[in-house]
Amino acid sequence: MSDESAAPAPTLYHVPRTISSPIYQALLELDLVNNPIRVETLSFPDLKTPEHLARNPMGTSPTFVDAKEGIDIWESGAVMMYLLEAYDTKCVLHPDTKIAPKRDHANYCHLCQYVTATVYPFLSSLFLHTLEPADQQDPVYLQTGRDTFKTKLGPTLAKFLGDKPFFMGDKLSAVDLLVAKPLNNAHSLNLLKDDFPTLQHLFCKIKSRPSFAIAYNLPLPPADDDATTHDEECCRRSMVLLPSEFYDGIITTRASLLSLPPAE
Ligand SMILES: N[C@@H](CCC(=O)N[C@@H](CS)C(=O)NCC(=O)O)C(=O)O
Repeated sequence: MSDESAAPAPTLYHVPRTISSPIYQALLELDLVNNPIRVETLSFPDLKTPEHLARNPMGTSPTFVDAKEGIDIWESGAVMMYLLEAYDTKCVLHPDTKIAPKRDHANYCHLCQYVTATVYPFLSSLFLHTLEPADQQDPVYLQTGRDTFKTKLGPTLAKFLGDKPFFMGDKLSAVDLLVAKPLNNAHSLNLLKDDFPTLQHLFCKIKSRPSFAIAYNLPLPPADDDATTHDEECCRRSMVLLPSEFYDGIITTRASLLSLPPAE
Protein backbone atom coordinates (compact mmCIF):
# COMPACT_ATOMS: atom_id res chain seq x y z
CA MET A 1 0.00 0.00 0.00
CA SER A 2 1.49 3.37 -0.90
CA ASP A 3 1.71 5.92 1.87
CA GLU A 4 2.21 9.52 0.69
CA SER A 5 3.59 10.64 4.03
CA ALA A 6 6.40 8.09 3.59
CA ALA A 7 7.77 9.98 0.54
CA PRO A 8 11.20 11.42 1.29
CA ALA A 9 11.21 15.09 2.28
CA PRO A 10 12.24 17.54 -0.44
CA THR A 11 16.04 17.50 -0.21
CA LEU A 12 18.84 19.92 -1.05
CA TYR A 13 22.11 18.06 -1.64
CA HIS A 14 24.84 20.43 -0.53
CA VAL A 15 28.62 20.56 -0.37
CA PRO A 16 29.78 23.24 2.09
CA ARG A 17 31.46 26.27 0.49
CA THR A 18 30.23 25.49 -3.00
CA ILE A 19 27.46 27.36 -4.82
CA SER A 20 24.92 25.30 -2.82
CA SER A 21 25.92 27.33 0.26
CA PRO A 22 23.92 30.46 -0.67
CA ILE A 23 20.87 28.24 -1.19
CA TYR A 24 21.34 26.56 2.18
CA GLN A 25 21.81 30.03 3.70
CA ALA A 26 18.50 31.16 2.17
CA LEU A 27 16.74 28.11 3.62
CA LEU A 28 18.20 28.92 7.04
CA GLU A 29 17.17 32.57 6.83
CA LEU A 30 13.64 31.43 5.98
CA ASP A 31 13.57 28.77 8.71
CA LEU A 32 12.82 26.08 6.13
CA VAL A 33 15.53 23.62 7.12
CA ASN A 34 13.80 20.40 8.17
CA ASN A 35 10.62 22.40 7.91
CA PRO A 36 9.97 21.00 5.31
CA ILE A 37 13.26 20.93 3.37
CA ARG A 38 15.95 18.48 4.30
CA VAL A 39 19.57 19.41 3.66
CA GLU A 40 21.93 16.51 3.03
CA THR A 41 25.61 17.40 3.18
CA LEU A 42 27.86 15.60 0.71
CA SER A 43 31.60 15.55 0.10
CA PHE A 44 33.25 16.15 -3.28
CA PRO A 45 33.83 12.41 -3.84
CA ASP A 46 30.12 11.81 -3.05
CA LEU A 47 29.26 13.92 -6.12
CA LYS A 48 30.74 11.24 -8.39
CA THR A 49 29.01 8.21 -6.89
CA PRO A 50 26.43 6.36 -9.02
CA GLU A 51 23.81 7.33 -6.43
CA HIS A 52 24.43 11.05 -6.88
CA LEU A 53 25.02 10.84 -10.65
CA ALA A 54 21.54 9.29 -10.92
CA ARG A 55 20.16 12.53 -9.41
CA ASN A 56 22.51 14.88 -11.20
CA PRO A 57 24.40 13.57 -14.24
CA MET A 58 26.79 16.54 -14.05
CA GLY A 59 28.03 15.30 -10.66
CA THR A 60 27.95 18.80 -9.19
CA SER A 61 26.65 20.73 -6.20
CA PRO A 62 23.83 21.70 -5.66
CA THR A 63 21.04 19.25 -6.49
CA PHE A 64 17.44 19.52 -5.35
CA VAL A 65 15.11 16.53 -5.35
CA ASP A 66 11.44 16.37 -4.45
CA ALA A 67 10.50 12.80 -5.34
CA LYS A 68 6.87 13.29 -4.45
CA GLU A 69 6.58 16.04 -7.08
CA GLY A 70 8.91 14.36 -9.59
CA ILE A 71 11.42 17.24 -9.26
CA ASP A 72 15.13 16.69 -9.84
CA ILE A 73 17.07 19.91 -10.69
CA TRP A 74 20.67 20.95 -10.29
CA GLU A 75 21.41 24.44 -11.64
CA SER A 76 22.07 26.72 -8.67
CA GLY A 77 20.13 29.68 -10.08
CA ALA A 78 17.13 27.51 -10.87
CA VAL A 79 17.22 25.75 -7.50
CA MET A 80 17.30 29.09 -5.66
CA MET A 81 14.52 30.54 -7.82
CA TYR A 82 12.29 27.46 -7.50
CA LEU A 83 12.72 27.18 -3.71
CA LEU A 84 11.89 30.84 -3.15
CA GLU A 85 8.89 30.81 -5.48
CA ALA A 86 7.57 27.61 -3.93
CA TYR A 87 8.34 28.18 -0.25
CA ASP A 88 9.10 31.88 0.41
CA THR A 89 5.41 32.69 0.25
CA LYS A 90 5.83 35.96 2.19
CA CYS A 91 8.46 37.15 -0.30
CA VAL A 92 11.10 37.68 2.37
CA LEU A 93 14.06 37.04 0.04
CA HIS A 94 12.60 37.74 -3.40
CA PRO A 95 10.37 40.45 -4.86
CA ASP A 96 6.63 40.12 -4.62
CA THR A 97 5.80 40.42 -8.31
CA LYS A 98 2.23 41.44 -7.47
CA ILE A 99 3.43 44.71 -5.93
CA ALA A 100 7.10 45.20 -6.81
CA PRO A 101 7.93 47.70 -9.55
CA LYS A 102 8.72 45.88 -12.81
CA ARG A 103 12.22 47.35 -12.75
CA ASP A 104 12.97 45.73 -9.36
CA HIS A 105 11.68 42.39 -10.60
CA ALA A 106 13.78 42.65 -13.78
CA ASN A 107 16.93 43.66 -11.87
CA TYR A 108 16.41 40.83 -9.39
CA CYS A 109 16.10 38.22 -12.20
CA HIS A 110 19.06 39.74 -14.01
CA LEU A 111 21.33 39.82 -10.97
CA CYS A 112 20.52 36.24 -9.90
CA GLN A 113 21.41 35.03 -13.40
CA TYR A 114 24.44 37.30 -13.73
CA VAL A 115 25.89 36.04 -10.47
CA THR A 116 25.26 32.31 -11.02
CA ALA A 117 26.01 32.17 -14.75
CA THR A 118 28.82 34.75 -15.12
CA VAL A 119 30.37 36.11 -11.92
CA TYR A 120 30.61 32.93 -9.86
CA PRO A 121 32.12 30.67 -12.61
CA PHE A 122 34.56 33.44 -13.60
CA LEU A 123 35.91 34.11 -10.10
CA SER A 124 35.88 30.48 -9.05
CA SER A 125 38.08 29.45 -12.01
CA LEU A 126 40.40 32.39 -11.46
CA PHE A 127 40.79 31.63 -7.77
CA LEU A 128 41.27 27.88 -8.29
CA HIS A 129 44.00 28.63 -10.82
CA THR A 130 45.99 30.50 -8.16
CA LEU A 131 46.07 27.29 -6.13
CA GLU A 132 47.77 25.30 -8.89
CA PRO A 133 51.53 24.72 -8.45
CA ALA A 134 53.37 27.92 -9.37
CA ASP A 135 54.98 26.38 -12.47
CA GLN A 136 51.56 25.40 -13.81
CA GLN A 137 50.01 28.84 -13.44
CA ASP A 138 49.41 30.97 -16.50
CA PRO A 139 50.38 34.56 -15.58
CA VAL A 140 48.62 36.00 -18.63
CA TYR A 141 45.33 34.28 -17.70
CA LEU A 142 45.68 35.48 -14.11
CA GLN A 143 46.45 39.08 -15.05
CA THR A 144 43.73 39.19 -17.71
CA GLY A 145 41.25 37.75 -15.23
CA ARG A 146 42.14 40.30 -12.57
CA ASP A 147 41.87 43.11 -15.13
CA THR A 148 38.51 41.82 -16.34
CA PHE A 149 37.15 41.79 -12.80
CA LYS A 150 38.48 45.29 -12.11
CA THR A 151 37.17 46.81 -15.33
CA LYS A 152 33.97 44.85 -16.02
CA LEU A 153 32.49 42.51 -13.41
CA GLY A 154 33.40 44.53 -10.31
CA PRO A 155 32.15 47.88 -11.67
CA THR A 156 28.97 46.22 -12.94
CA LEU A 157 28.18 44.74 -9.53
CA ALA A 158 29.15 47.96 -7.74
CA LYS A 159 26.87 49.96 -10.06
CA PHE A 160 23.90 47.69 -9.39
CA LEU A 161 24.55 47.90 -5.64
CA GLY A 162 25.02 51.69 -5.71
CA ASP A 163 24.86 53.20 -2.23
CA LYS A 164 22.05 50.91 -1.07
CA PRO A 165 22.56 48.63 1.94
CA PHE A 166 21.63 45.57 -0.17
CA PHE A 167 21.31 44.88 -3.90
CA MET A 168 17.53 45.19 -3.84
CA GLY A 169 17.42 48.19 -1.51
CA ASP A 170 17.02 48.24 2.27
CA LYS A 171 16.20 44.57 2.54
CA LEU A 172 18.36 41.45 2.25
CA SER A 173 17.48 39.29 -0.78
CA ALA A 174 18.66 36.13 -2.49
CA VAL A 175 20.93 38.25 -4.70
CA ASP A 176 23.05 39.24 -1.69
CA LEU A 177 23.33 35.63 -0.55
CA LEU A 178 24.30 34.42 -4.04
CA VAL A 179 26.86 37.16 -4.62
CA ALA A 180 28.64 36.47 -1.31
CA LYS A 181 30.01 33.22 -2.76
CA PRO A 182 31.98 34.84 -5.65
CA LEU A 183 32.77 37.94 -3.57
CA ASN A 184 34.58 35.69 -1.17
CA ASN A 185 36.84 34.58 -4.04
CA ALA A 186 37.31 38.22 -5.08
CA HIS A 187 38.22 39.08 -1.51
CA SER A 188 40.77 36.24 -1.37
CA LEU A 189 42.28 37.53 -4.62
CA ASN A 190 42.54 40.96 -2.98
CA LEU A 191 40.27 42.44 -5.63
CA LEU A 192 37.72 44.14 -3.37
CA LYS A 193 39.21 46.23 -0.61
CA ASP A 194 40.83 49.05 -2.56
CA ASP A 195 38.69 49.15 -5.68
CA PHE A 196 35.24 48.04 -4.52
CA PRO A 197 34.71 48.99 -0.85
CA THR A 198 30.92 48.82 -1.13
CA LEU A 199 31.10 45.23 -2.39
CA GLN A 200 33.55 44.36 0.37
CA HIS A 201 31.23 45.85 2.96
CA LEU A 202 28.25 43.92 1.61
CA PHE A 203 30.28 40.69 1.66
CA CYS A 204 31.24 41.29 5.29
CA LYS A 205 27.62 41.93 6.25
CA ILE A 206 26.50 38.64 4.70
CA LYS A 207 29.44 36.79 6.20
CA SER A 208 28.61 38.09 9.68
CA ARG A 209 25.23 36.34 9.69
CA PRO A 210 25.10 33.09 11.66
CA SER A 211 23.36 31.46 8.67
CA PHE A 212 26.54 32.03 6.64
CA ALA A 213 28.66 30.14 9.17
CA ILE A 214 26.28 27.19 9.10
CA ALA A 215 25.91 27.11 5.32
CA TYR A 216 29.67 27.44 4.73
CA ASN A 217 30.57 25.16 7.66
CA LEU A 218 32.56 27.77 9.58
CA PRO A 219 32.80 28.69 13.24
CA LEU A 220 29.89 30.91 14.24
CA PRO A 221 30.75 34.65 14.30
CA PRO A 222 30.96 36.37 17.71
CA ALA A 223 27.52 37.44 18.93
CA ASP A 224 28.51 41.12 18.82
CA ASP A 225 29.89 40.96 15.27
CA ASP A 226 29.03 44.18 13.51
CA ALA A 227 30.12 44.47 9.91
CA THR A 228 29.52 48.19 9.88
CA THR A 229 32.46 48.78 12.19
CA HIS A 230 34.53 45.63 11.74
CA ASP A 231 35.04 45.20 8.00
CA GLU A 232 38.75 44.63 8.35
CA GLU A 233 38.45 42.06 11.10
CA CYS A 234 35.50 40.35 9.48
CA CYS A 235 37.32 40.07 6.19
CA ARG A 236 40.58 39.04 7.78
CA ARG A 237 38.71 36.14 9.32
CA SER A 238 37.19 35.35 5.95
CA MET A 239 40.59 34.15 4.83
CA VAL A 240 39.85 31.15 7.04
CA LEU A 241 36.89 30.50 4.79
CA LEU A 242 38.89 28.95 2.03
CA PRO A 243 41.37 26.47 3.42
CA SER A 244 43.62 24.97 0.79
CA GLU A 245 42.48 21.43 1.70
CA PHE A 246 39.05 22.40 0.48
CA TYR A 247 40.33 23.48 -2.90
CA ASP A 248 42.67 20.50 -3.07
CA GLY A 249 39.44 18.50 -2.88
CA ILE A 250 38.03 20.32 -5.90
CA ILE A 251 41.24 20.11 -7.89
CA THR A 252 41.55 16.40 -7.15
CA THR A 253 37.94 15.91 -8.16
CA ARG A 254 38.48 17.83 -11.41
CA ALA A 255 41.61 15.83 -12.14
CA SER A 256 39.76 12.59 -11.57
CA LEU A 257 37.01 13.78 -13.91
CA LEU A 258 39.54 14.36 -16.66
CA SER A 259 40.93 10.87 -16.27
CA LEU A 260 37.59 9.08 -16.29
CA PRO A 261 37.71 5.85 -18.29
CA PRO A 262 35.87 6.02 -21.62
CA ALA A 263 32.17 5.16 -21.45
CA GLU A 264 31.43 1.55 -22.30
N1 LIG B 1 26.24 25.60 -13.39
C1 LIG B 1 26.24 24.84 -12.17
C2 LIG B 1 27.68 24.59 -11.75
C3 LIG B 1 27.75 23.78 -10.48
C4 LIG B 1 29.19 23.47 -10.10
O1 LIG B 1 30.11 23.38 -10.95
N2 LIG B 1 29.40 23.32 -8.80
C5 LIG B 1 30.75 23.04 -8.34
C6 LIG B 1 30.94 23.51 -6.91
S1 LIG B 1 30.77 25.26 -6.74
C7 LIG B 1 30.97 21.55 -8.30
O2 LIG B 1 30.09 20.80 -7.96
N3 LIG B 1 32.21 21.13 -8.63
C8 LIG B 1 32.56 19.74 -8.57
C9 LIG B 1 32.97 19.22 -9.90
O3 LIG B 1 32.81 19.92 -10.92
O4 LIG B 1 33.44 18.08 -9.93
C10 LIG B 1 25.46 25.58 -11.08
O5 LIG B 1 25.50 26.83 -11.05
O6 LIG B 1 24.82 24.91 -10.26
